[in-house]
Amino acid sequence: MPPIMKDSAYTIERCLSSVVKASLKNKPDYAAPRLRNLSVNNLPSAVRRFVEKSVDLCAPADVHVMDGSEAENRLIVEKLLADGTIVKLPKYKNSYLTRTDPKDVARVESRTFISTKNKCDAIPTPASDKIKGTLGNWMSPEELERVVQDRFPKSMSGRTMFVIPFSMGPVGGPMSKIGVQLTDSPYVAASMRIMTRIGEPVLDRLSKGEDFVRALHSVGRRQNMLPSWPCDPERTVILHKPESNEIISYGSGYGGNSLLGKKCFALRIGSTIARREGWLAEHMLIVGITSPDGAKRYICAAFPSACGKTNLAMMQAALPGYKVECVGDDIAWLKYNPKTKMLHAINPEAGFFGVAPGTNWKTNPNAMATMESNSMFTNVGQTSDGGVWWEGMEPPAEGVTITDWLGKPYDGSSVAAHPNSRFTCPASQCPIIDPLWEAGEGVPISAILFGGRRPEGVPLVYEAFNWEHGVMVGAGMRSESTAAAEHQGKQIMHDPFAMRPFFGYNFGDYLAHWLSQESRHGDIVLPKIFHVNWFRKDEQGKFLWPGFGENIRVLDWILRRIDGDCSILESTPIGYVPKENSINVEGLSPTPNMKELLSVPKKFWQREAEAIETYLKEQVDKDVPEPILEQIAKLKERLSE
Ligand code: GTP
Ligand code: SPV
Ligand code: MN
Repeated sequence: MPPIMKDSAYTIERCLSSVVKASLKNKPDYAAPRLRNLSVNNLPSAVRRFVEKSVDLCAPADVHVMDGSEAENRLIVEKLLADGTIVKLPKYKNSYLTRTDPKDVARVESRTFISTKNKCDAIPTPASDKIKGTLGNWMSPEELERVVQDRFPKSMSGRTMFVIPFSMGPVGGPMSKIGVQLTDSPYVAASMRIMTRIGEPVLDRLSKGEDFVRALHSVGRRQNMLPSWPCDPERTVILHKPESNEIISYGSGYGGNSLLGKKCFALRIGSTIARREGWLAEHMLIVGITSPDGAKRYICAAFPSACGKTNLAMMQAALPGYKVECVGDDIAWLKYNPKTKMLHAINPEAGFFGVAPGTNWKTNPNAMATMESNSMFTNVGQTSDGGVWWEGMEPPAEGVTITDWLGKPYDGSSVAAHPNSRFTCPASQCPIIDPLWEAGEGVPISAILFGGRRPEGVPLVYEAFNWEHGVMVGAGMRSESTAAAEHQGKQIMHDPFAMRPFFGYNFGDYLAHWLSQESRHGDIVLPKIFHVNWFRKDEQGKFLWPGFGENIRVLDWILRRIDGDCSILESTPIGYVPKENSINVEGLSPTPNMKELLSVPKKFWQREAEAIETYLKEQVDKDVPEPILEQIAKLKERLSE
C-alpha cells in the first residue's frame, strides 16, 4: 500500500488547501475556503482500489477527491493562477484564459489506440498488406503494458492527483454512465467540472456499487517543459481497453486527449458499451426545432470535427416563427424507447468545448452569450481590456490591443488565436438550452443528418431512400480536414459517420450494428436520414450558401419531409433532392444560386461512388456488410442510367 494511503487522517482539506497555500507564497495570509472532508479512505472499495493502484504507479505528492463544490473550484482556480497556467479575464465574470504549450494544441489521432486481445475486434483488416489502415490504431495488451510502464511510473511526482467522479448524462439517469478520472492536471480538473457532472452525487451512485469506467490521465513530463503547461508531446498516447472499460492517457493536457469523458469515454469506450447493450454512441449534435405551426421535432447531426455541429446546435433561426433549442453540440447517445418506438437521444456532456475562430455575435450569438461567464478560454488572443479575441470576432474597441495565443503582441502578421482554439462553458448557460436537455430518457429523434465540408459536387441537402441507403451515406462521408486534429492542409478525407477518429471497435461491425437497428425492434420508427453540405463553393472559391442562421431554410425543408410532404421532392441517383423552389429563399440577398447548390453532377458522383467503394473494400474488406455493398452497387447502377 502506498504510504499516503496508510494515513487515515489524510483528507481533502489538508491536501488541496495546503497545496494552494504553498503555491501562494507571496500571499501568506491567504485563507483557503473550508471544504467538506472527502477522504480517499472513505471511497467505495472499487474506486479506492483504482486510486491506490494508480498512486502506486504515478507517485503523486498527494491526492484530492473532488466533491464538485464551488469552494473547491475556487481553490483549484487559485492554484492554476499561482502556477501561471491561467490568467483572469476581468471583462467577464469568473472566466480565465489558458495558453498551452504550442506543441499541445489538438487531438492526436495517430497516437490514439484501441487495445484488445484480437486485433480484428478493434479495427478492420485492410484488403492487403500494402494498404495502411486508416480506421483506428490497435495495440496488443502486452505492448500497452510496456507503453504504460515506460511512461507512468512517478509521472505525477510533486503534483496533486485529482480523483474526479463524473457522470456522462444526468446523474442516475437510465441512459447515463459513470466514470472516475484520475489526473495530475488542475486545468483538466477544472474543465471536467464544466464538461461533465462531477462530485458528491456521483460518489453516492458509486457507493451503491454502480460500475464505472476507469480513466487514468497524466500530463507527464519532458525536458524544457513549460512549468505552466507540463506535457510530453513526443511520447503522448491515448489508450483504450474496451474489454475492461479503461482509458489511459499520457502526455497531453488538451481537449479530447485529456478531458476523458468526451471522446475517450462517450465515443470510443461508449460505442463498445453501446454495441453490447444495443444502442448507439455517436459524434452528433442534438437540436429541437419548433416550426411556426407549433410542432416540435428533434434531430441529430453528425459532422466531422470543426464542420459546424456547435453552430447548428445553437442556431439563431433566420426564418420568422421558428424556434431552435439546444440539447447537445458534440455527442449523442441514442437508444430505442419502447414507449414512443423511436430512437431517443441524450447529450452525455454538461458543457461545450467549442471552436473559437469564426464564432461571433452574428454567426452564433447563443454561443457568445453562453461564454459570457464561468468559462475557460484556451489558446485564444487576449485584449488589453481584459477580454478575448479571435479571428472572425467583431473588432475590439478603439485603442484596445491584442496579445496572441503565444503571448506575443498581435500585429496582424499572423493569427491571434490558434485555429483550434476553444471556449469551455457550461451548457446550462446557453440562452436556448432545451427544457428537456437533462431528461434522463432523452428526446425522440425524427431525423439524422450527415454532412461535411465538401467544396465540390455535393448538394446542399439530399435525403436517403431508406435506412440501409442512409447507413451507406454515413459510411461514404468525406470532408476537408480541419485544425481539430493533426492533419496537414485541406485534403478531402474519408470520415464515415464523422467517427473515423472515434470508433471503439471494428468499423465493419459498427456498420452491421447500425443496420441491425431496423430488425432489432420490429416496431421501430426509424429517423429519416439526410446529408447536408453548407460548404459548397463557386468557381471563385466563395461559399454558395450563407450558412449559420440561414441553415433553418434547409431544416424547414427537412421538417416538411418528416411530415411526409412528397410534393417537394425530386429523385436523383444519390437520393431525393429538393424540387426547384421548394427551399424557402425569401428575403435572402443576394439570392443564392440554388440550381448550382442542388445540382448532382453525374461525372463527379460516378467518381465519388467509385471512391467510396474502393475505400470500403480496401479498408474494411470482408467486414463490410453485404447490404452496404449492395447499396453502392445500386448507386452505381442509377448513376450509369
Ligand atoms: P468540433 O467542436 O471540433 O466537433 O466542431 P463543430 O463540428 O462543432 O464545428 P463548429 O460549429 O464549431 O464550426 C467550426 C467552424 O465552421 C467555425 O469556424 C464556424 O464558424 C464554421 N461554420 C459553422 N457553421 C457554418 C456554416 O453554416 N457555414 C460556414 N461557412 N461556416 C460554418
Ligand atoms: C472534436 O475534435 O471533435 C472536438 C474537439 O470536439 S476534442 O474534444 O478535442 O476532440
Ligand atoms: Mn467534436
